[in-house]
Amino acid sequence: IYVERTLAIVKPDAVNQAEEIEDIILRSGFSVLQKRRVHLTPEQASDFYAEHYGKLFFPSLVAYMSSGPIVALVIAKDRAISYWRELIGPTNTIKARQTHPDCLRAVYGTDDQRNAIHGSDSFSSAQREIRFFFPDSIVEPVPIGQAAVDY
Ligand code: YYY
Ligand code: MG
Repeated sequence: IYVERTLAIVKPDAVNQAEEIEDIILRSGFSVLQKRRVHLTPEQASDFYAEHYGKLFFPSLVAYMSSGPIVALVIAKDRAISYWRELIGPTNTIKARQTHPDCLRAVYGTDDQRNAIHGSDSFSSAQREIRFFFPDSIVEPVPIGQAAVDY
């Protein structure tokens, strides 16, 4: 069994509920390994979302993500990446409210762009995104027996 890590972000529209969301993270069986509150510049937000550069929604996404502070968390659990994506739910908050009313984006999101929460979508994204916010962190999964030392 390996402890997998992923990056969670409480986005600007939900940052006032960050503590409540962290409680849900912990009650869902994740450990919170690192946490940072940060206000991204537009340039940093563009860099984080570089994969979406050129899309119609990119400029407003960058404006939203740099509009106020966010909380970035490295969270860990067996199969953390897919489990966290499942908990946050579909990208579009409005659609999420119809199809997955209990998911975090349905509960905390604002509209079809301001969806309250981020989760890495793959192992390689998780590595990149954890390093983006926590350049010194160890991002490889580690056997549980060694985890206590690494934490
Ligand atoms: O990974 P996830 O956040 O669920 O969705 P992505 O397709 O990677 O898009 C990243 C981010 O961009 C999304 O959380 C909201 C915003 N966005 C948007 O404003 N409009 C879209 N049509 C798609 C995504
Ligand atoms: Mg994505």
